Formats: sequence, C-alpha cells, structure tokens
Amino acid sequence: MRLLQFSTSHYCRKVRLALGYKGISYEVENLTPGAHRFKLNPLVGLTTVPVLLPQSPEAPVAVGDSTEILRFLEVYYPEPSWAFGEPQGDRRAWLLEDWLDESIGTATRFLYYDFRAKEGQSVNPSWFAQTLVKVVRFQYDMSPARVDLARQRLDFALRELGEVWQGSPYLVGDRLSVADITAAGLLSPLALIPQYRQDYPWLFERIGQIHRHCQEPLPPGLTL
Ligand SMILES: N[C@@H](CCC(=O)N[C@@H](CS)C(=O)NCC(=O)O)C(=O)O
Repeated sequence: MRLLQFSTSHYCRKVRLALGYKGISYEVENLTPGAHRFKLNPLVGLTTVPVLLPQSPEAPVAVGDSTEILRFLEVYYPEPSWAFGEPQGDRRAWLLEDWLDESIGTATRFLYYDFRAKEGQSVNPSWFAQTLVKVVRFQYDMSPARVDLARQRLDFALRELGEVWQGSPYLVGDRLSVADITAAGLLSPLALIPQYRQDYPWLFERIGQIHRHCQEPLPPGLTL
C-alpha cells in the first residue's frame, strides 16, 4: 500500500492515523506541491492529497479524499474496527467526521498559515518555506476577515469538542472512532500556536493519546 501525500498536510496525518489504527503497513510518497496535480488528477480526478494506492488485486487502483480512504479501510480492513455495530453511534461518528473534515480542517488551515506568516515565521524562516506560506495564503484567499471567521468557527468547535473530550477519551461512545481520528489529525497544526496550547491543554493531551494509540509520531510542537 502506498500513500501519496504532502508530509505537512493535516489531512494526510488523519489518514496515517487511520492506517496506524488498523495496523496496516504502507509506504509514503511525498509529492511536490504544484506538480502534485499532474499525478493525482489522472488517478482520482481530484487534485488534493491524500490519495491511497492499495496495490491489491481486489481493491481499486486509487482512492482519493481522506473520508473515502477511511471508508475504504473499514470495508477492506475491518479489523480492528472503529465501527460501533449499531447505527446511532456510527451515524454520530461519521457526522462529526464530515463536519471536522469540511469545516474545521479548513479553519485550522487558516489559523495555522496566518500564524506561520506572522509570529510563527521562526517555525521555518527559509525562503522556500515562507514562499510556500504565501502561496497557500493566496490560494485559499486568506484575507483578515476570512481568518477572523475561521477563528470564530474554531473557537466554537473547540468549545463543543471540549464538552466531550474533557470528560471522556472518546467523542462518541466508549471507543476510538473516525471522529477522534479525524479531530486528532485535523487539529494537530494548532500544537505549534502558543495561544491554543495555553487555552486548550486538554486538546493536546487527547491528540497525543490518539497518536500513541495509532502509533503515529507526534505532530510538530508536541513531545513525549
Ligand atoms: N477534503 C479533502 C481535503 C484535502 C486537502 O485539502 N488537501 C490539501 C493539503 S492539506 C491539498 O492537497 N491541497 C493542494 C491543492 O488543493 O491543490 C480530503 O479530506 O482529502
């Protein structure tokens, strides 16, 4: 199995957590931003990473989009399962997965790149890294007003997630699910932003626990 990724992408981290949870061995191929679309588009008709190449005769050649990859893994690699075996738990977990994926992952990206362009320049001050930050901010139209909206959305999300995660290790029911895996992957870039570290210590505790459960190295900013 091969994972086409950007090493720094939080959507790719989400899929690596899922692969780790399932105990699947795989190799990664780090694509070059810009050139990536020429490789991905013919494979899946999308231009975003992650894309999984299962390299198995029974499976599709390529699966694009992190949500589809998680669904694929549960069908083709059912054990260990993250399903609840009852529709209510599964529905709730996938609903949270979709919200986190479509809304909160994007908001996190806005806050992260805003930080990298300002106080966080020291994370990687190289010309290449700073150019990449500028390109991403332009690509996603990260105007101050849109960054503010993303911040509000994220604050709301963290209040909601905190209601559950501060009292239980799991967002749904009594086991790790696609909701926890998705939240841990997509919120992990916040570990580099001091304000979030200070305001939401419980978040980084959970992110660390889920990474350990899935045997994925901790994200930048978190240490053992
Ligand atoms: N909903 C998609 C989002 C993936 C995504 O936004 N990937 C970004 C990297 S974090 C990407 O590939 N961007 C490059 C581009 O849009 O060309 C998923 O879950 O896979």
